[in-house]
Amino acid sequence: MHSIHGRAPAIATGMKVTRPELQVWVITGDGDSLSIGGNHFMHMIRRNVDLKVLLFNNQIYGLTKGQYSPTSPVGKKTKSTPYGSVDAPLTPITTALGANASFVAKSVDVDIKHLCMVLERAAHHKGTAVVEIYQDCNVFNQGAFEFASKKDQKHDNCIYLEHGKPLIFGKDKNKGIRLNQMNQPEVVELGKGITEDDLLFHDEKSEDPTLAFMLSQMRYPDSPEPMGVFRAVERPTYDELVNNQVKEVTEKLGPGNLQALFNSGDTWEVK
Ligand SMILES: Cc1ncc(C[n+]2csc(CCOP(=O)(O)OP(=O)(O)O)c2C)c(N)n1
Ligand SMILES: [Mg+2]
Repeated sequence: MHSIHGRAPAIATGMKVTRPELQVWVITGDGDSLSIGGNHFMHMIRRNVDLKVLLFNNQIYGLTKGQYSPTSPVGKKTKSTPYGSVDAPLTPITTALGANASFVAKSVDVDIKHLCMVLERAAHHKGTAVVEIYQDCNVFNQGAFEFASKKDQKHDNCIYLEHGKPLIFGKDKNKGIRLNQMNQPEVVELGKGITEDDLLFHDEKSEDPTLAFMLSQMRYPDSPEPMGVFRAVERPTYDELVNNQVKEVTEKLGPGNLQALFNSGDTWEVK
């Protein structure tokens, strides 16, 4: 179903509530979800509507021919920022976590194996599953994600998250992330007295989103960038709660009568 720009979450919510047997996927962009649809995006997530969201982030408005978006980096020259963007960008995963997302993940369009794993995880999650997908816009923002897509670079630039495992990365799997004394993540080399036990372990199921939030702030080139499932926790879904409530109230009060409701309370006849 093709809906209006930025409003897919509202339409998808209605669809999931009225047709709970359907699995509903929302296909969206960085402009769609974080500019015009930022409000809808936030409320879909906090309600935990059982929707799977593919957020294709190319850090640009592609369809309208290359204007900057809320995820464009500072300094980005586009048609609407000819001297470079001065806006601080949003990080979609951080934004989703701020709205208490029950599932958030990140992958890259051309990393088929990793993306398929992430999509399968999203498909099985009950609740809003936000998947940010870095997507190269080969016309208006070419090469933005080479750091995470080029085979000879990605293992040194990205950390592939695995639940319950230490944060290890690098072609030779010889680097890791640990917390320093300021509780900030830092890159360390394994060996020379540093073992896996010194590293940060990933826990996607933690009720406390602090770790996921910190990981979401680790961005290339300032730091190696985590990929995969940041958070996967269970909480009640809006569609189930609302349908259960309707069932309960209907059992108590009987089926509603819309016409009777319209004619109840203060009504006027206009002559
Ligand atoms: C209500 C409305 N406002 C504005 C537009 C114009 N418009 C179409 S696509 C777009 C931005 C799309 O950006 P993004 O969601 O990042 O998708 P991309 O094209 O980059 O995949 C805008 C502003 C529109 N189609 N409808
Ligand atoms: Mg875009």
